[in-house]
Amino acid sequence: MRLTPELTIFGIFLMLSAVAICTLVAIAFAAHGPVVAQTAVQSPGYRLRRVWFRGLAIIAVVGFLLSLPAFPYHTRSQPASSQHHPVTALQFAFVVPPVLPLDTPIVLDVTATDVNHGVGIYDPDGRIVAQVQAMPGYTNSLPLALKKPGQYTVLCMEYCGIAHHLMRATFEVR
Ligand SMILES: [Cu+2]
Repeated sequence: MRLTPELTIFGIFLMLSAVAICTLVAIAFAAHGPVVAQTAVQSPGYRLRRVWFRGLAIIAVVGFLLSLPAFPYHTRSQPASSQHHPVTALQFAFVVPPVLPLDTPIVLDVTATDVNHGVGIYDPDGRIVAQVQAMPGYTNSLPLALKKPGQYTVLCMEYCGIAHHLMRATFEVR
């Protein structure tokens, strides 16, 4: 079996779950003892809760500030020369260009004619490379560069009606 990122994440999840279960079982076994009055544990409990809250708040703020530069939004500016291609979603189909250029910055101008749809774009290996919502009366610009040649698939990512599952289109990248 090939070790995909999904399997790695699943393995980490299983290990962390085992640690959590063992911790809870250990706490359950350690909790055997004489019953203590509420008033005796209330004040240290509140103190512990205060320390815990402040610690979590500090971790959250520091983590937010440290990860801020990695936010992708400032890299989203499109080269002025980007070609624009229209993509329209409707019940229950997509209108997409039959061919898109390989490894070229393009912008998909995505809209819908009836209700909200989702446009999910899958590369020839079946991996999702981009997705955006398609909304009636509004155009979402999706900048991207398609890196692999071959046949891409477009699937609807938002339940839009009785034949939602039939919404599928393909286009060629070369
Ligand atoms: Cu749909």
